[in-house]
Amino acid sequence: MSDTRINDVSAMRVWDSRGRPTVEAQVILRDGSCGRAIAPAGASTGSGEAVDLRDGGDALGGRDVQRALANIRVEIADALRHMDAVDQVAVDALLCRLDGTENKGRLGANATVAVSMASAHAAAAANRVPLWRHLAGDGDVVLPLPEIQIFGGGAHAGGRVDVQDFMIVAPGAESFDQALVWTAEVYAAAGQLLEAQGRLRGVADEGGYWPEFSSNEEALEYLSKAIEAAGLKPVDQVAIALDIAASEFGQRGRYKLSLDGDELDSDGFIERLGAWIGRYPIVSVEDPLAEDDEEGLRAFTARFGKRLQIVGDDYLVTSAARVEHAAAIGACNAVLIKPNQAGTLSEARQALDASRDAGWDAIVSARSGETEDTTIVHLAIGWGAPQLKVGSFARSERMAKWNEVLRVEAALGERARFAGASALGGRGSR
Ligand code: 2PG
Ligand code: MG
Repeated sequence: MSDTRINDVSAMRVWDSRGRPTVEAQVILRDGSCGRAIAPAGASTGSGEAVDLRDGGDALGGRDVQRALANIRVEIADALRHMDAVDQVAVDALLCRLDGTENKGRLGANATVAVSMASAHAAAAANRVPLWRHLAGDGDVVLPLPEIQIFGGGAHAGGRVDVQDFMIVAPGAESFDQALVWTAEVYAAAGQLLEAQGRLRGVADEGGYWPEFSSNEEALEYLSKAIEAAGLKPVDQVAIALDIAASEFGQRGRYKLSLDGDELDSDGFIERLGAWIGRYPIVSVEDPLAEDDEEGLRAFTARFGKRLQIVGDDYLVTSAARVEHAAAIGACNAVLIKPNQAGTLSEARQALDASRDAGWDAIVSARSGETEDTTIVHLAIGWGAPQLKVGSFARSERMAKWNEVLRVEAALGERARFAGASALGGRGSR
């Protein structure tokens, strides 16, 4: 038997996909097994998220993480030493107790999530299996439906387009591999269309094209054209998923669409979204209304919840309690699961379990600031989450994740099963 008690926890500063400092944690067990993980970082964050600890001051835009690193090296390392890394719930409960705040503000969610993930990796290493297998046990696993960005906007593209993520899903694909092939075709077609019209301006934070559109709706036109140009059937094979990220341009029931030169109230904005939903092959909408507009979210869900996946991100911030509340009042029917919004793996897992209890869909998601770390892929597969969102189909911090799923699919061979259309719970056909 290997000794899976924690022997040492260490930390170092590494850099994320926006060139900003972030936290890497390493956990070493008594048997020598080692796990490592890196904290991601969001840009369009919900106000209820667990918060990163940043140093402030002038250097590195105030974003350095020396205090978070010091917390890992001293307090966290002392507290976790001798704990059994296999008992993730106990490790995470201790991190929460040690931090002692509602939002991980004392130790930093960047410190706690990195340690929580590194500890899980160390336990898997001791078990001599990849993390997804360690989490799933011996049971069958299903590969998630990928949600992949084609155009980036909002906070990830200088606010050039108000809507943040114009994405596709491939519910008609037979395998994860085929979903990526179709995505590659759509991504290439979208790039060619933009280039032909002189609209290409590079790529946004998550690798999606940085668009030069004259309205938000024009992005939907281009995306629909790209799906057709790739020779794919809208809805049945490939459909559109949006992250409106409405908290970025909507407060107190007013929605300011700068690109469209419009300011709408909550009802007016729901009408606008309804018009898009009627005209384009949209099957999923994330954060359609702002996090402070619960009434709007309820109204939107009442109107479109039967045919659309309606995902709460800023509004639910990977919190089991918030998911339970939202399900009880009929706001949203799916949750985005981002471990660093919660601050530990166990809390993220609880939010996923709460969504299952509510009969909701769930999407495990990366952040706009990412690294080569692929933990998110292992969580989605190991926890049996039906969908996975990690940004676009370019830039290696994104491709590292898609390629990691391919490795699992290849390792499963004949036993590989793909979530496909079932991930959307029957929504999307019309
Ligand atoms: C989101 C994420 C990922 P960020 O809003 O869903 O696209 O963005 O990490 O900036 O919150
Ligand atoms: Mg979002």
